[in-house]
Amino acid sequence: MLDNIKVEYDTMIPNNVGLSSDKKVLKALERWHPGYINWWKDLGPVGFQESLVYLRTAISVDREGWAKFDYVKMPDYRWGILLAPEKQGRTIPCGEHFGEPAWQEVPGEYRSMLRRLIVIQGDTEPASIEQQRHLGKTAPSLYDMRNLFQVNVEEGRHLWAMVYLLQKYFGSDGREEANELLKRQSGSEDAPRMLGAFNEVTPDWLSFFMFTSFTDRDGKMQLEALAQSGFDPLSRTCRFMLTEEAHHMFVGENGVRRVIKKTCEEMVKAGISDPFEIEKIRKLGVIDLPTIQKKINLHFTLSLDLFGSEISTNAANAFTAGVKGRFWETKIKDDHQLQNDTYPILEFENNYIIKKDAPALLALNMRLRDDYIKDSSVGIKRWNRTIESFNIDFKVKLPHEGFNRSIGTFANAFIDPHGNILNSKTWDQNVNNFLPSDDDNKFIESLMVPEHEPGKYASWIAAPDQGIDNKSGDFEYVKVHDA
Ligand code: BYC
Ligand code: FE
Ligand code: FE
Repeated sequence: MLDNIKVEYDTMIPNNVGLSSDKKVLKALERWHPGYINWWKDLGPVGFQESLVYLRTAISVDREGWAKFDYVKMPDYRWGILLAPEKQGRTIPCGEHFGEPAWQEVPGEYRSMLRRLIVIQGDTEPASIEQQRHLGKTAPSLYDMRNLFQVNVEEGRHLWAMVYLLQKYFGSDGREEANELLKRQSGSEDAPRMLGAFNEVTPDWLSFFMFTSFTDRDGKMQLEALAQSGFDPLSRTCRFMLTEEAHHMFVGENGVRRVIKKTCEEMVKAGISDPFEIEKIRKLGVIDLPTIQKKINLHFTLSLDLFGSEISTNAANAFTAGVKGRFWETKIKDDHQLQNDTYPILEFENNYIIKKDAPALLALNMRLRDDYIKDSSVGIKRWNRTIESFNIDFKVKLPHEGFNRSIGTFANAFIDPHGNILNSKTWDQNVNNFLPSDDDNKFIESLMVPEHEPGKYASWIAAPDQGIDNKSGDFEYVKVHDA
């Protein structure tokens, strides 16, 4: 039984899967390790590889005290393989095997389906590190720099988590896939990352905060769905990854909130009440709220594409197989098979947006996307509370689901953020009001100047309310020059 295996922390690869007595997998991982380190040095964070960063490292899977904080150089980070504890008697929570004991090995008939999902999940993790690799040099504070690197090393650990599953359970083709994960590259012409949003650029820190708010939140939803898998090692892996994921969304949501706060503070100080006095506001060295809204529009819709098509036989097959469940599957009160159920979906037909009932099994991507939108709107409420607290008349909002889409029913439709249907001409005339324009991006870029003094922040972002690990405001989260 794996359940009470303690974390082996003294081995090269910290783990709670008993690697020291699983020589074959240990060997495969040790063989993969140098390639990973090379990849990290070539395509991971640019610069600061010799700096001491105050990072948390997962050392246990207990709810209490699972992480410890210390200064480490990123290439020395202890990327480990940690699975949440086994739940005794866990059963398959959905599909045609509902109620049967969860699988501890891969069922032959679902092997390729499982491998595909694990590979897609694994592909996003290094992709995000590649996308964020240049941000260290323009960090608005040491606190933010540390948070960026924390997210990066944990996404690296998530890659390890998927590589472990591939190497342990999928034989030689799993090892092959593990190698491929280090070969594809975000934004590459020849070998791009698998999903659209992971080939986009993350050119500035507002993009980083939006990415961690919206795209890491897709990560959360997908991991929650995979945590419901009947394949128990995948479920346990994802459950532990979710523990770390919460911090990524905290970084994003608080990052955006601090940007909004600083803008509002400076507007009030300068006596500007109209949020659309863009030039005046920008002169204060902060990002105007309408531009922040455009960034929301962009990152939210790129992330909606990650849920796939509204109607998907892939999703139906994975659910029926018991390989991927719904968000919080075990808490849903129905038969968990959905043979006769319907679910309302949106469809773009003859230039109209219509809502109609579809077979629930085919609409699982739409359902997860709806759950995602609900989850995202909580962050929006928090951001609006900040704006309200300064008595500024502006509300950020999530754009319409049909806006700016490349996947599913709305792909190539011309729909504005309010849900109005446009033609290509009116779209072109207005697109710079919907999405960040070159000018907007250039302005944001002009603000991206590094701040390396402990406790100081760049002009465009407020200090956080609280330090990491309860550290005081002027704590040196990254010792930039000390090796
Ligand atoms: N880009 O049946 P459909 C994270 C493809 S993020 C490109 O509608 P399905 C993280 C699709 O592959 C979470 N291609 O799709 C966040 C299919 O191709 P094939 C990542 C796309 O399969 C931040 C075809 O279109 N994890 O962890 O139901 C930082 C028909 O599609 C896209 C997962 O996604 C796209 N956006 O759903 C770090 C979980 N969308 O097979 C990390 C695993 C669809 O016909 N993945 N296609 O060639 C899945 O569950 C599913 O593959 C998807 C797609 C939900 C992604
Ligand atoms: Fe991740
Ligand atoms: Fe993440």
